[in-house]
Amino acid sequence: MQEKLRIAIQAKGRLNEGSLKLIEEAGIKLVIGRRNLVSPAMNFPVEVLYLRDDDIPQTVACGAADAGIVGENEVLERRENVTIVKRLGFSKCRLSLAIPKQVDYPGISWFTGKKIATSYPQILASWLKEKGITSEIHVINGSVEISPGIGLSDAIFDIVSSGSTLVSNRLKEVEVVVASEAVLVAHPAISEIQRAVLEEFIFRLESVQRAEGKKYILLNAPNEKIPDITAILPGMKSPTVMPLAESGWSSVHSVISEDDFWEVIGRLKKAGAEGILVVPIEKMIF
Ligand code: PRT
Ligand code: ZN
Repeated sequence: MQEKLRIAIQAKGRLNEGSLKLIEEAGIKLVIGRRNLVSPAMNFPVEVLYLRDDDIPQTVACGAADAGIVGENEVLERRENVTIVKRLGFSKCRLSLAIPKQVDYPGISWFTGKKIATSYPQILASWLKEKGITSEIHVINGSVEISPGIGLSDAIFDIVSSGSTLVSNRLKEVEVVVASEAVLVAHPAISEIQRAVLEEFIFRLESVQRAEGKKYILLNAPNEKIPDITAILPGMKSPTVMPLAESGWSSVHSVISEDDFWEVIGRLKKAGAEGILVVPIEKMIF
């Protein structure tokens, strides 16, 4: 029985760097032979298979790989039998309909009878069907955005991220059909041993993700101020409070989120905190 978990990732392109970063953050060290199709790991029962992103859903569905990291857009388009086991939060984009910018857009009825160029015909067809709109879908691979300009189509359905490709091709986004991000997919029937490896991989990713945007804070305060200070610091559980060598003083430790960081620091200072120290957190394990 195959005990290693074979994970397919994109060989080159937008997802490659983010996928390798996740693998590295999970503490997995790959034997990287740049020209190899497969890299085994030195310290974890995993091997990485490098593929074109378009081929990842099918490779996982047929079991040639046990798991894969791929854009959700490809998973939705290919309709292969794979399970999304974790959303990964990078390579965020959306699949949208765009039309020439000078056209007045009355609503989705505009698309009736129009020719739409796309590399995602399945997603588009099911969306149009759901909305009761009949259009002509023209499948092209690559440079979809130039097709209205050269008279090949009336509109496009494509990936949008910053929107600058649309602007430079004199197009405007009129309907967002689906949001996408990188996802971890798995073959539906992997062995129990492989599932345990996959779960350990996910556990490690979650420990790193949980620490993102969080800081560890240490401060000193006179004992009578501690109740006010601990009320400001929610932390994971209640904050840790330890007596200092100097009598009547304590040290408080907690975890705070970067989002409201400066506001919390301001309140802590007002409440009597001194010697505030803020340090990064690499991983958080519950
Ligand atoms: O060679 P291979 O087949 O593996 O790669 P590929 O060329 O098919 O894919 P690649 O590397 O371009 O993209 C891989 C995945 O990244 C996609 O399937 C999406 O899930 C995700 N992603 C995220 C994007 C974008 N952002 C993106 N902006 N994929 C493509 N784009 C393109 C889009 O097609 C359009 O041409 O960028 C342009 C729009 O970008 P903005 O920023 O101008 O709006
Ligand atoms: Zn591709």
